[in-house]
Amino acid sequence: MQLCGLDVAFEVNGIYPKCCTMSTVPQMLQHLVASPNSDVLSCTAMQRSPDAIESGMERSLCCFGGKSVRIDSVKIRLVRLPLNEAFETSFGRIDSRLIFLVSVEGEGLTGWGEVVAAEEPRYSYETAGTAHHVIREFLAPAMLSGPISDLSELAARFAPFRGHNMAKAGLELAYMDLLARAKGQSLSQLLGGTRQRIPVGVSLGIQPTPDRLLERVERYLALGYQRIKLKIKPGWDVDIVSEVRRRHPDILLSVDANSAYTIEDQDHLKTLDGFGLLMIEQPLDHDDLIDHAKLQSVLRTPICLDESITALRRAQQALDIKSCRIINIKIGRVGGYSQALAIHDLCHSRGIPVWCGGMLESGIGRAHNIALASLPGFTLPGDISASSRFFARDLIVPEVNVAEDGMVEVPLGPGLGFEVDLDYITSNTQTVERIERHNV
Ligand code: OSB
Ligand code: MG
Repeated sequence: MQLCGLDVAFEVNGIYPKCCTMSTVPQMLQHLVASPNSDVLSCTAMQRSPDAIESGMERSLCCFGGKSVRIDSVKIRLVRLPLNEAFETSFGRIDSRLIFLVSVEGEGLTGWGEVVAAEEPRYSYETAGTAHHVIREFLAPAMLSGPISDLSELAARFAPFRGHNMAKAGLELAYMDLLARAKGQSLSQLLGGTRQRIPVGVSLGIQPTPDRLLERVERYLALGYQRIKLKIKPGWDVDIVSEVRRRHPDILLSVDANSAYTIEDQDHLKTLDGFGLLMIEQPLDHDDLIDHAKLQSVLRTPICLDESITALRRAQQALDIKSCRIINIKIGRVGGYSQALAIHDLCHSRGIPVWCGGMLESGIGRAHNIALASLPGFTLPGDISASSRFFARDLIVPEVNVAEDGMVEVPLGPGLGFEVDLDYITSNTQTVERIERHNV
């Protein structure tokens, strides 16, 4: 039985050498019989409560002009960009970024998204390779299986496929860019953003020497960044935090351990309480809530969870058992806008500050982060640096700039609000693959 024929064209350096029909029928059948995921459908982001309207969170994340959006094709490309300088965390060091771009075409428009998975499964189990597989075999076919009436419908189509949040998010981003363009709105407007400018901070990787770190701190403070975040790990923690704090007694300072400690280290981590940190980000296991709650109960400094918050439900549980007092929202980590908005709304209603995390995105992912961070609950500076912090040249025009007062402008143009530099993308593209809709 042929439910829907999906041709996959595999293109290397601009040429499509072969076409094949994929055996997606079993997945399509499974998708059609699966009932929509009620978690996603019932998420608060999709509803208009009086509170939401009052706080500027009114959204109309659905069809344009009464019509749903029909996506004709999904393109996935891998682009490699060198980093201006190597970035080191407790789980490793990279000196270039493989950028995974997603573009969707439909209604005569193109929408752009980015899959933030890295090349190696260190920050999370996802990689560019797993995302490629899951998008090609499962998510793109689900997206192309029929017109999409709103974001919750798209999220519900992806929900039967477990995990792979970054892959799902890449497609949700591209859909929302296209929807905003179709409605002639900026993404920020579409999401219910209320800020024209957003406060930003910088995340500084582990450096070869303390002096080099101190130099970087000075440099980014001089550029206006409102908050400095130091990556830490055992052996690169109390001493460097103490030194940075001694030289800069009044700055907003935070640390991010990317899961480098265990609850056995609690006495050691307690010494960080002496430095007036804004937060300690993800000190313990990547999927832990319980030990974080134990640690938070003995720490004065707020814990902020990053890796552990993979969905609205996890955020609810973390807040219920007091695992953290702040949440870092990354659209990729939580599986897309649907969950990111729901987590924002939950935290906003409970008075928990949130901020937008970063994943060394190109300008395309960065533009999405800017739109998200324009929502009212994003009260702390995000990890949304200027393009030039990471790349000699970005994939968008103009590049993202940080003003002297540490603010980034939220663009007003339709969709992302930046022009996508297709020539520069093409000249750095390693592979492109197009997945098309047929007769649906
Ligand atoms: O933990 O926030 C993190 C980069 C890659 C993976 C994880 C993290 C980070 C950063 C960089 O801290 C933030 C940025 O993009 O500016
Ligand atoms: Mg982090």
